[in-house]
Amino acid sequence: KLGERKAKAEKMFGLMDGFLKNDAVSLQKDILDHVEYTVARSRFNFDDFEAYQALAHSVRDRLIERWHDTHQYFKKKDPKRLYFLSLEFLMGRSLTNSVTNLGIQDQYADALSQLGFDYEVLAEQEGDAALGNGGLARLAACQMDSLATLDYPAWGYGLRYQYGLFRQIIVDGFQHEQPDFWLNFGNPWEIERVHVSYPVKFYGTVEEEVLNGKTFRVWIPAESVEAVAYDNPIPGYGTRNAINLRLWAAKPSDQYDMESYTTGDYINAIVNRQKAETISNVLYPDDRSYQGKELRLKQQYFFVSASLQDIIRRFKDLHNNFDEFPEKVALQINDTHPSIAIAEVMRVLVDEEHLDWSKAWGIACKIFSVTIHAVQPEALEKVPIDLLGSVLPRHLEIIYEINYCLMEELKKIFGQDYDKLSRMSIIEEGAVKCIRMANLSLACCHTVNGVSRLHLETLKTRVFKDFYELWPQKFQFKTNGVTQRRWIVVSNPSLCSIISKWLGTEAWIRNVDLIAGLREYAEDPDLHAEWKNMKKVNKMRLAEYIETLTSVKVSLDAMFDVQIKRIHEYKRQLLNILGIIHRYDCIKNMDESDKRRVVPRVCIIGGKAAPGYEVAKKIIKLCHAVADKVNIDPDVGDLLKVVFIPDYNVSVAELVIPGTDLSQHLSTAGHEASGTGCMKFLMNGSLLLATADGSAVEIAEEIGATNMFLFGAKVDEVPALREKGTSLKGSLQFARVVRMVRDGHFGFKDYFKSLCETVEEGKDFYLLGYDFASYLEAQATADRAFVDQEKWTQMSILSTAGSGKFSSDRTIEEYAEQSWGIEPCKCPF
Ligand code: GLS
Repeated sequence: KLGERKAKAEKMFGLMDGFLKNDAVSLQKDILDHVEYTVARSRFNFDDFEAYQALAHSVRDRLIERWHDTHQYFKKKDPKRLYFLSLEFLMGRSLTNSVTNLGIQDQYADALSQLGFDYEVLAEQEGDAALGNGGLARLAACQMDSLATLDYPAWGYGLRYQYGLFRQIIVDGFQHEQPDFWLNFGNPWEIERVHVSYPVKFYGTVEEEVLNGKTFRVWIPAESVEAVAYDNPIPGYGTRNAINLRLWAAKPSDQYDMESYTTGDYINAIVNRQKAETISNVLYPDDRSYQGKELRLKQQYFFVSASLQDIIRRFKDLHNNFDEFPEKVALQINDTHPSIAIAEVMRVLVDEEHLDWSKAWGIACKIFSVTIHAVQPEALEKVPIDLLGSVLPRHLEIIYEINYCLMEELKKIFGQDYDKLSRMSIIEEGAVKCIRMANLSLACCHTVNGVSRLHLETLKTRVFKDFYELWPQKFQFKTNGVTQRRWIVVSNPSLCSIISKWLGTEAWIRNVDLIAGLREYAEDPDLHAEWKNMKKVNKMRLAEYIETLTSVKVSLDAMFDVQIKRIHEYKRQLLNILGIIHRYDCIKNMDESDKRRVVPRVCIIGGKAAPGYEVAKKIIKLCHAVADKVNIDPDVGDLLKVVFIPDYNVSVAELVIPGTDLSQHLSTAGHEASGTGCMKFLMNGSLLLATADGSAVEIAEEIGATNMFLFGAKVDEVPALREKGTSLKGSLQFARVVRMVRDGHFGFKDYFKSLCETVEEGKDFYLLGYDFASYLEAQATADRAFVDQEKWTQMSILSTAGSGKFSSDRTIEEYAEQSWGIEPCKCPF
C-alpha cells in the first residue's frame, strides 16, 4: 500500500508545472476575473477595497501553485521536517510581502496602473493579521519567512483566532480596547481546508483496559471539538518554495451530542455545540504573564493535539515504524506555551500506538527542542493540577509519571538534596499545586535555547541554574534575527535601492552578510547625499501620518526619536517620558540664545498596554498629558514635540521605523531576553540609544559601541543596586521631574500618584532613578552627534552595514544545524 501511494505521488509530481503567467496583461486579466467572479463586482465598477481583494486573490493563486509544488516535492523527497509549534504568529500584512517574495512587484504595479489603480494605495487597504502580542509572535513570523527562503522543509502550526490582538483606541489620553474583527471582510490569504479536520478531546475519566494480557490506561473523554485547518502559504524569496502555516479553528463536533437532540431540547443543543467555537475565539492579550486559565489550557491542547494528529498522519503515510519518527520529525516548542505537546506525544505513543514507556520517552527526547523567550519567572507558565486533571486527566497521569522518572534520576545524582529536587520538580507544591510547563520541557527537550547570549547566561545562572548544572550540553543560544525582506525591502524601498546600487547586486536580500560591504562607502559624500535624502522622504511620510492621526505638525529638521513596543514597566517608557519632562523643563528655563543651541526633537512613543495592566495604562496617559502641555507651549515651539501613536502594530512599525533617526531601547539590564525592534531599526540606519541588555550587547559588538549610545547599570550591577534601594546619582534631577508629575504639573494629580510611587526610593525596582543621570548623558551625546550631520549619517550607514548578523536567516540556519537537524529541500522548478 505504501508503495502504491509513493508511485501515485511520483506520477502526480511529474504532472505539476507552473502555469500562471506574470506579464502585465495576464495579471490584469486575472485581477479582472477575480473582480467579476470572486468578489462578484462588475469589472466596470469596483472600488479600491474590491480591487485589493481581487489583487490579493490573484497573488494567492500564484502562491497556491508554488505551495502545491513545494509540498509535492517534500512528499516525494520525504526529508526530515521541522514542525514549528507556536501559540502566536504576528504576520501583519501579506500582500506586499508576498508580491516582493514572488518577485513580481513591478509587473503588478504596471498592470494596476493601466487599470487606473495605484499598487501602494491598494496595499494600504489590507488590515494586519495580528495573531500575537509582540516580539515573540513577530519573531515567529520572521522565522517562517526565513524557513521558506532558505528552502527548509518546515511547517508552522498555530491557532486561527477569530479576534486577534485588541485594537487600541485612545480617548482623552486613556487606552480603551476594542475587539479586532480581522476576519469580518474575509481573508484572501488563507485556504479553508474543510476536509482536513481532527477531533480534539477534553475532560472525562481514565480507565484500565486489558489487551492481549497487557493492561493499558485509556482515556474516556467527555467532550470533543473539531479542529479545522486553515492554510496560509508562506513564500520564500528568490526560490519557488512556499511553505505552510497551518492554523486551527475550533468547530462544533457532531460526535457525543446525539443524546441532547433526542431529548427534544433542540435549541439548547445547538447553543451548546456552538460553545465549542470559543476555544479559538480570542488571543490572550497579556504579554509574558499568564494565570492558569481553563480556556488558555484548552487553546494550548487544542492546537497541539490537532497538529500532532496531522504530523503523525503525514508520517504514517510513508512509514510504519515509530523508530523512524526522529529521523523524519523535529518539533520546535516556541516558548513554554505548547509544552503540553510532550505529554500528548507520550499519550499517543503509549496509549494508542502501544509502545513501551521507555521507548516512547526515548523518541520524545529526540524530537523536541524548546526556545525560552522570557527572563521573568512569571512568564514561565504554570497550570494548576486540579485544572489539568479535570481538562486532561490522562495527561496529568503522564506528567506525574515523567516527573517520577525525573525525580528517581535526580535522587541518584543529588541524593537527599530535597531543596534542589523540589526546585527541579515538574510539580510545584504550595497553596495551589501546579505543573511547571518549563520544567516539563527541560526534562524532555534535547535542546533548550535562549534568544541572545546574555539571555542564555541568565537562564544558566538564574532561571534554570539547577538544570544547567545537570545537563549543560542541552543549553544553547541563538540570537534572534528579523527578516530583511520585510524590514528593508518591503518597508523601506528607497533604502533597498540604495543598498543594491552601492553593493552592485541584490544578492544581499538572500545573503545579508553582503550588507557589510556598505562599510567601505561609509564616508562617501555621494552615498551620504542619497542616504540623507532617503531618510528625509521617510520622515516626510511619517510626519504626514502623525499629522493625520494626532493633528500635531512636526518639523522635518528635528531629530525623530522613537520608542515603539509593548508598554511595560521593565521597558521603561516612563524613563523616556521623565527624560522628555526634563528636556521640557530645561527649555522652559532657557533664554533665547541658549534655545538656539537646542537640537529640536520629535519624541514618538507607541505601544499597547495589556488590558488589565494598570501601571502601563497610566504610562500611556502620562505620555498624553505631557504631550498636551508641551505641544501647545509657545516657549517650546518646534524644539520639542511629543506624539503618541495609537494602535501600534506591524504595519505602523513598517512606516515608523524607516523614518526614525534615533530609537530607544531602555529595559533595565537583565530584563529583555533579546529585543527584536532594535534589529529592525538597526537595519534601517536608525541610531540606537540602549541599555546593555539582550541583543543590544551583541549589536554593540557588531557595529562598535561608539556607533550607538549606551547607558545605564550593567546586568551584574543590578542586584546590588536593588539591595541598596536608593536612586543615588540621578537623585536631584530625577526627584525634580517626578515631583512635577506628582504635583500635578501635567494635571491628573491623583491619577498619577500611584505611578510616581513605583519609582520612589526603595520601591524603584526597575532602577529608573539610578539610571536617570546616565540616560540624560546618553541623550545629550545623541544631541551633539545629530548636530554633525555628516558624522550622524556615517554612523547610520555603519548601523545598516553592521546589521547582517541580526537577520533571521542566520538564526534559522543555526537552529537547522544545531537544534533541528534539517537540510534544505529546494523545489527544482
Ligand atoms: C519576548 C521577549 O520579551 C523579547 O525580549 C524577545 O525579543 C522576544 C522574542 O524572542 O520574546 N518574550 C515574550 O514573551 N515576549 C517577547 O517579546
